[in-house]
Amino acid sequence: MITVHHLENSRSQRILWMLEELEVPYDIKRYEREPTMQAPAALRAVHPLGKSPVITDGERTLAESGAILEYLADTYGKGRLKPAPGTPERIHYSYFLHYAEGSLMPLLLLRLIFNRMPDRLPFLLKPVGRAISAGANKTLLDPQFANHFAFIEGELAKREWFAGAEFSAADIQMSFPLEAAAARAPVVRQMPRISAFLDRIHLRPAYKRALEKGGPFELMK
Ligand SMILES: N[C@@H](CCC(=O)N[C@@H](CS)C(=O)NCC(=O)O)C(=O)O
Repeated sequence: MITVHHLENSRSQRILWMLEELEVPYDIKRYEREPTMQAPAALRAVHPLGKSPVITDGERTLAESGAILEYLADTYGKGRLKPAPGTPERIHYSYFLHYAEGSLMPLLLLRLIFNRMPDRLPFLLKPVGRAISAGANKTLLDPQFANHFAFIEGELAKREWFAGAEFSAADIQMSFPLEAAAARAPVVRQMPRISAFLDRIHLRPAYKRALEKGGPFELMK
C-alpha cells in the first residue's frame, strides 16, 4: 500500500491528485507545518531531507514531486498520464516535469522570501526591508515572471495540455507553480491560456477528490 506523507498546504497535494487520477488506493499520513512554516522534524524520520512530498510504497521510500509522479505513472499508470517514449509528446512531458521545479518554482520561492522579509524584521528596520523587497520584486522578479509567463502561454497556444492533446502527469506537476503564481504573481491570471488551464484543472473530479482528502489548500502570497 502506498502512503503519502502529506504536509498541509504543500506540493504533496499534487501526489494525492495523481493517485486520484490513477484510482490507486493509498493512505495519507498528515503533517502540520511549524509556526515558522517549516515541516515538522517527524518528516526527517521518513526521508533525510524532511520535505514533502514523500511516499512509501512497501519497502521503497521516494521523495521529489517529479520523481514520484514519474514513478507512479510508470508503476501504476498502465499507459495512462504519460506519453509513449520516442514521441514529441514525451519530450514535452519530460521538459515540463523538470521545468516546474527546476526553473519556475525557484522564482516563486524567491518571491515568497522577499514578500515575507519585512514582517520578520524589527519594527524600525521594516521600512528598509520593504524597500529592498519592493526593489527585488520590481527589478529582479517581475521581469522574470513576465518572461516565463509569456513562454508558458506560448506553449499552451500550441497544445491543449503541457505534453500534448492528452492530460498527463506534466500537467499535475505544472499545477503547483501556477497555483503559487496565482497567489504571488497574480498577473498570471491575465494570461488567458494559463488562466484557462487553472480553471480546467479545478473542474477535474480527481482534483476535487484530492482536495477533499488533503484538506485546505491555500498557498501563501
Ligand atoms: N523540489 C521538491 C521540493 C520539496 C519542498 O520544498 N517541499 C516543501 C513543501 S511545498 C516543504 O517540505 N517545505 C517545508 C520545509 O522546507 O521545511 C519537490 O518538488 O518535492
